Amino acid sequence: MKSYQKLTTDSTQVPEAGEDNVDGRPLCHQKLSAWWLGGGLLMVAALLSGVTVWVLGQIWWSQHGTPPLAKCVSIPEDLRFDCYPERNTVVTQELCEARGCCFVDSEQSSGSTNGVPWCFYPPDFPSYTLGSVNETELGLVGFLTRKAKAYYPKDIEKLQLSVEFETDTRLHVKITDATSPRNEVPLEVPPVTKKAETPYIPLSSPRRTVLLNTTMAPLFFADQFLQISTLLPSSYLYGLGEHRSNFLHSLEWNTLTFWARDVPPTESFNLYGVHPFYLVMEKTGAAHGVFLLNSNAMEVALQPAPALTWRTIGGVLDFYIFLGPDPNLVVQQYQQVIGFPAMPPYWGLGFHLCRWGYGSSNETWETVKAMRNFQIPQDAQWNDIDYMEGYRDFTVDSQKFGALPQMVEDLHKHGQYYVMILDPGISSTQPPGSYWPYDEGLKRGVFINNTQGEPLIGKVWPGLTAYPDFSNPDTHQWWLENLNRFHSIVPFDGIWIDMNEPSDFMDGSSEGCSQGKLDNPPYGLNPCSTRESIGTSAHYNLHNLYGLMEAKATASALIKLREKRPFIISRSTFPSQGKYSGHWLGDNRSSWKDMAWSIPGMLSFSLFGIPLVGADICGFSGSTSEELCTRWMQLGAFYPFSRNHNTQDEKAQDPPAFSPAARTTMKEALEIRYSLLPYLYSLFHRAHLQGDTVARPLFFEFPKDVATYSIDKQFLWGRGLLVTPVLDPGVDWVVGYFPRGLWYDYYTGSLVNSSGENLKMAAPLDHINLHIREGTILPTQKPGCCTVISRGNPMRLIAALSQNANAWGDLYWDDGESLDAFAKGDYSYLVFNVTQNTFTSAVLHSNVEATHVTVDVLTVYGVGEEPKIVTVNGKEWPFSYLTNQVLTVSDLQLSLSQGFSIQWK
Ligand code: MIG
Repeated sequence: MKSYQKLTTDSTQVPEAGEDNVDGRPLCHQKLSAWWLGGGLLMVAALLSGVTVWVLGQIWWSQHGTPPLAKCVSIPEDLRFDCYPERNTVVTQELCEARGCCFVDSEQSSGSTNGVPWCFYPPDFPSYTLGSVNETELGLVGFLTRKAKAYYPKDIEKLQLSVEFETDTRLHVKITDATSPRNEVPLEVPPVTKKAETPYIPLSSPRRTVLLNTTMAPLFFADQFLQISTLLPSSYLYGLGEHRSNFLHSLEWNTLTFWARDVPPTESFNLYGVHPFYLVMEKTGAAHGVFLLNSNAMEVALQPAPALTWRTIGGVLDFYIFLGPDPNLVVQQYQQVIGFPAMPPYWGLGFHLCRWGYGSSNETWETVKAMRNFQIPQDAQWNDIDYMEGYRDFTVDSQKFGALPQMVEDLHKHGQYYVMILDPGISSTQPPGSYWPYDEGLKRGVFINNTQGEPLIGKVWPGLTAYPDFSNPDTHQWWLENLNRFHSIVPFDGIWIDMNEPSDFMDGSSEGCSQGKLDNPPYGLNPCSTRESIGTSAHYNLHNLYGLMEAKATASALIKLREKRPFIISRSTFPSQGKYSGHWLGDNRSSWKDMAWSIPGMLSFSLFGIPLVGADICGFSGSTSEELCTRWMQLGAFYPFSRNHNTQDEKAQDPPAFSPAARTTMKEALEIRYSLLPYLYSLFHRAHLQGDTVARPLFFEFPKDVATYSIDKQFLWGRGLLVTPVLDPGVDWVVGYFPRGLWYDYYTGSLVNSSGENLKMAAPLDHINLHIREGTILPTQKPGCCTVISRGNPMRLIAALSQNANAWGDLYWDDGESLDAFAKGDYSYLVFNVTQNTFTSAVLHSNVEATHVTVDVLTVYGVGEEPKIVTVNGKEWPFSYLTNQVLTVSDLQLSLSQGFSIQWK
């Protein structure tokens, strides 16, 4: 049956492994080859370090009918693709065979109860046929036609397929209805430049891996059911949020739903945000990524083949495939499509304190004062919905929070900041004329309508509410005016946007769910998709974008109000959210397990291009313990976004609420964070500039070390700082993995020379293990009460030498709050280096205004022999040397804005 037919004449043969072009770059991608293949629809094969080739396959289709049992049973269990994924339906042989699928009760045949589908596609299940292919500038376009009807209503017969190499490392595969337009996500993907955007990194060994092979199961493209399956080259799969799971996903018949939902993080539930992006490590150390740009309710079914099935109930199949080959590059390439994250204000990286249930502005203020009193670093104080009158946005409870404006003024006087919560739901029950946000919103028509064209009413904290339609530009203006009016009373600095899935305490709306096709899709992904659907046609498509659109409106309003970098933390998120906000991981519990879950959660958001992320430190619901909260403050000091937050009616868990010992430990953890802020800030600059991760999985730095692939109890800051928190009660030790190489204890400089092994370390309750990777230079700064102080303090540079006695580091510095400081050139950029016993600081870009800072101390870890003499800019200088190979040169008072060199002999 198989007939291979070459479609284009001007094409390169599939090369043999290692058949490189002379300079090691891939041969021209524009020369694409296409073959017909038996058995499936579309196969994309990427062969880097040779030619990147994609291959198209034609589906062989037979008559609808019951496939012969022998053929069915011969399909290995892992390769059975579910033909009856409908939930809440017990699939019978009749139902299954009515779809033309194989029915094998695998529990009876093999005794396994592990989720192997009983109803699955036979190999020759009817699907689409590819015809008439035309070359385009970057690839080709063709049509897919279906001859036999599929079993979902409004099956689309003719599809357009386009496959384009947009850059050397990015493939764009898009399947749309060939005749009528369908919902597409309004994401502004930057136009393709024909030049390569990312450096090509030659691999030491040729990469001949099939990244996607969609020939194993049929393609579906009906109005409300789209499905495509692919084999994966390995089981090392990451991403696919927002879900609570290990960082490394389980492929044991694991189905993940994507539908923004207000629910405390629970394993296997769809959570607040939607990120249809995955990254795969291909065993060889190479990585690739896939992004499905689609905003409809969807699910991803994972199975141990290993294979993955995308199912969505609307829109189009719009895939971006990122070829890496390094995991860092995959994530950068993804962000080239969705946008790079915003540069946060410097103070946003300080410590934030919040709780639900501060009874008053005075109680909130007292907490701030207690923090100051104990000299515990704090940059921002927050308020939850308590501050509002009847939980209505843009109001202040004048009884309990009457002193709020004064408190905010006091914060500002101390160089601190104020952030308060806003929910999207706008109370609709106030007497006309008494609540401007609703009255004015009605007048301007900014609310989401129900199918009758009236504002749809749901219920959230204030009672019955209407929901602003943030897809409407008028709504942005109305939102800005509300914020403006409120800002003139309470001059807030940042905004916390909660409940923006959007959450609704009612089923659908005050009128329940509509009977329309959008509230009753033929493939109901999940009861939640109807329960929380807001009824209008647009919402079916826009629901998952709600948090993104609200963040966009809020960021632009904050910029107008303050003319400084906006600080926004959002609960619901979607790809490109990082351009507007950070994220916290929602309503966790005060438990040891929940603390551990925060690491994979945080690392996943690193992959999603939202580096400003953290979990509620010490836990939201339930009651924390002093030990848990101490350990959590230590870990949380290393969340890129560091906030302690608590639910109402639980006892206080801010640092001053604990014993002197615990409080001191918490303070010390925060002081380490504050010391490291220049490093953290520089990492955020790299995230903003090119999509580097901030909190980084170990395998990003050690992609050849398979032992790192499942690590989610440790993480790195950038490339050079390893964090190994204690995640268990009652222990004073911790086991951590150290990839091969030298690692230095952050505090003492003591050396760990690892062959790539697990090491047990002391971890008393007042200590969090931190290690500096060989070859790293960390810029640190004396901590202070808040960043306004610490930013001016003298610096200490810590150089951790590699085996070859080299080290590298950099520093990005600006005023910490101006808009577009980097784009305008208002910054300084320094590169630090150690070679041949000489430390140099080179100023590559200097804005003198931004740097009054001095360097006071240089510490070098791993100086093998005691130097006889140290010179600073050629002048002899006193120094100290410890037997654990630590050289310290103090009292330097060097200006950061001038280059310098320090030599030891
Ligand atoms: O229905 O504003 O996740 O952080 O404290 C709960 C009250 C609404 C949910 C947020 C949580 C916040 C809480 N909010």
